[in-house]
Formats: sequence, structure tokens, C-alpha cells
Amino acid sequence: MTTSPLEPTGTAGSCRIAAMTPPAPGGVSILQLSGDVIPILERLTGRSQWTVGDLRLCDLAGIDRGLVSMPAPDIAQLMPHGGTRIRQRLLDAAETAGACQDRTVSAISPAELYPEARDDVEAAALKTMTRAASPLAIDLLLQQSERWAECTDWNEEDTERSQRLARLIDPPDVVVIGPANIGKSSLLNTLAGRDVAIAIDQAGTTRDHVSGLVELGGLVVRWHDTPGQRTSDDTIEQEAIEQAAGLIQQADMLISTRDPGTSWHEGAHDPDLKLSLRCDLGLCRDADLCVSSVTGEGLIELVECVREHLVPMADLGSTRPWRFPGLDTSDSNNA
Ligand SMILES: Nc1nc2c(ncn2[C@@H]2O[C@H](COP(=O)(O)OP(=O)(O)OP(=O)(O)O)[C@@H](O)[C@H]2O)c(=O)[nH]1
Ligand SMILES: [Mg+2]
Repeated sequence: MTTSPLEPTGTAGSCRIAAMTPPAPGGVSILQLSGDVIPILERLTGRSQWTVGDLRLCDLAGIDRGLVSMPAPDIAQLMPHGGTRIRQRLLDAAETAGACQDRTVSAISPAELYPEARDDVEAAALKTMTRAASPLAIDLLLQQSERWAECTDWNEEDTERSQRLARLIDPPDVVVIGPANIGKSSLLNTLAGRDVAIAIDQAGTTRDHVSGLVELGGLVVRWHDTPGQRTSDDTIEQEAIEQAAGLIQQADMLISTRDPGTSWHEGAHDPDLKLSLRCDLGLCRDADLCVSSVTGEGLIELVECVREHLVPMADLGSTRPWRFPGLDTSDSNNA
């Protein structure tokens, strides 16, 4: 009787496998084995004599070909293509080969994930980096190990700055409200550089709220385009207008819009920015900023203004330590 190369032989000790990359399609996935990795590596790749520092291009259980590295005696990483099905099949194959599947990366400590890190802060920074939404987070995270090592005090301002900087990791919500048919969806599409929302010359085009991730000067925000504020017989649109009220409450930044032919929406919440749209058709002098999606006028200033409101330059330039999401400061004297 022949046995499958993936069949556990009973010699493998304790080995776990976990997906290190988010459960969404991407270029490459990273699956990490930890523990007694060599027997599992041999079964998955069909190759023996694995040593620390190895980086090989291998067949992965007949499912894909990809790089396999062994950075430490008890850590190995498989790097197949990033399709969700490939990743799941490989996780299952590793389980068949005797590894125990950790379904979430959060189950693994940063120090275990990054044995090469200088200290716990650097390990936590590297782990947080894998899920950071904004490019602006990267350099800051890399500086935290040194900053925490030098830090001898911690104050209220540091706490507040840390909370604002957390917006670099989890995208803040920017909610745009205003009358119908004035260019709100066109603005989202222009900022995103692609068609996220339908934009045509007809009031009530956006009948349900649409959101998309948009990078504004290195800060990624979740931009919510709401249906134009108007009375309508359409129940879906009316429901969506009511739902927008909930979005407004949770907004990190509320932008009220109008164009030369309309007026500001009267709501319970004061906007953080009064933005005039379609300024190529005329200026609204009572606006904080005027933009046109057609001519591009004011867009650079808008990007700068939103970034500054959510993550001010003073925070980005501060040399104080950052208590970033994922950093456990419970055993630190500083926090
Ligand atoms: N001249 C000019 N026209 C614009 C500009 N931005 C959008 N438009 C036009 O304005 C019309 C309405 O655009 P939308 O982006 O759909 O407007 P909206 O505010 O999302 O509309 P609703 O979804 O109905 O609330 C379209 O015909 C756009 O081409 C602009 O900056 N200048
Ligand atoms: Mg719209």
C-alpha cells in the first residue's frame, strides 16, 4: 500500500501553521510554520535537509510553487501566490501533514512571529505594520523601538497623539454630506482615481451610501459618499438618507458640501469642513475650501486639509514615542 507524502508519519512534534497575510486576494500569501517545522516542511515540499537561513523555490504539496524560507530553527515561511483558495488548500495540506492550524495571526505573539526583532517593541511594530493601512505608518513604526528605549516619562499629550496616530493603522471615517446632484460622487471617484460610485447628472443617483478606501497624502481614509439630502418617494433612498445620520455620528471628519446653486445642509452636527463643489461653475465665498473634480482646482489643498485634520503634521513630526495599536505597554514603566 502506498502512502501520500502528506500523510502524517507520526514523527512530527508540535508544529503550528498560520496565515500571516490577510484573508483577501493578494500577490503573495505568507504562511508561517512554527515549532517542529522540519518534518512538515519535508512533507509539503518533498525536500529534505532544511537548515536555518535556507531560501528555496519549491513545489508546495502539488498545489503551487513558491519560496520557502527558514529564518530560525523553529520558524519556516511558505510564500505561495496570494489567491485565497491556494492559501486555504495549503493550510489544509499542512494540517494533513501534521501541523495544527492556527486560524488567526493574533494567536501568535509578536516576538514569536519576528524572532529577528531587536526587542518586544520592534516585534510588535513589525506585526502592526502588516495590517497598517497608511504608508505614513511605516517609518514611524520602525522608529518606535529606539523611542521607547529612550523614553522616561509619559503624559496626556502623548496619549492623545497616540490616538490620532492610530488612524494610520485603522482608516478613519470621512463622511461627505450635501444636496443631491452637486458632484459628491464625482469627488470620491476623482480622489480614488477610479469609479467607486456612479456619477451622472441626475439627482438621487447615489441611492445608498457608497464607501471606498482613498489615500490622501500617505493617509488612507474610508471615504463615505452619502445620498444627496432631499425628500424622495424612493424608500431605499430615504432609508439610506436616514442611515447617513448614523454615519455622521461615527465620523472622524464630517464634510458638508454645496455648489453655487444650492445651500448647506442644516443638520445637528457642525461639519469639520465646509467644502464647495463644482467651483468651475462659480465660487461659494462662505466655504472653507472650493474644489472642482472637472478642472482639479483645490484638490491638492483638500487632500492636505483632510490629512492635517485627521493626523496633523505636528504628530507625524513628533519624536516622542507612540503607543501604537498592538503594542502591549502593560509591563512598561513608561506607559
Ligand atoms: N462642472 C462640473 N460638473 C461636475 C463636477 N463634479 C461633478 N459634476 C457633474 O455633476 C453631476 C452630478 O455629479 P454626481 O457626482 O453624480 O453628484 P452627486 O452629488 O453624487 O449626486 P447624488 O448622488 O444624486 O446626490 C454629473 O453630471 C457630474 O458630471 C465639477 O467639478 N464641475
Ligand atoms: Mg452621488
